[in-house]
Amino acid sequence: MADTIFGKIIRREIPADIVYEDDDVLAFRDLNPQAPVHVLFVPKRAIATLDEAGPGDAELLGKLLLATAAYAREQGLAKDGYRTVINCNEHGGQTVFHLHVHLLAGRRMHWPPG
Ligand code: DGP
Repeated sequence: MADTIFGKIIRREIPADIVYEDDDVLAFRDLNPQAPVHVLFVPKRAIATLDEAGPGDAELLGKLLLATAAYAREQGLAKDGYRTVINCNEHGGQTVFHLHVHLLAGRRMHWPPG
């Protein structure tokens, strides 16, 4: 797949406010936060969209979600609650084509989304 801005962040070619890292996942603060806490969790091995994920990605996607939940718990966000979002393609609002989980917290979220 084509390189993206997130690939450059993973390779430390451009700066980001990194808050979590393990062998498979990197997390950094969103440049355009939509909540008091807005962190993006990205797999280091890029998958462009959720639509392109396959059975071979199951373990990586599981690690991505579990890393997000563990971070939220460790940051004390889980009791009040938080929202996770994976945007997919144009109607989903995806703008960076390196699959990522948005973690949004620190305020009450609205449902349904706009
Ligand atoms: P999405 O629309 O789901 O593809 O989300 C992409 C998010 O990435 C969007 O909320 C803004 C954020 N973003 C875009 N470019 C950068 C960047 O260079 N650094 C950081 N930290 N976030 C970025």
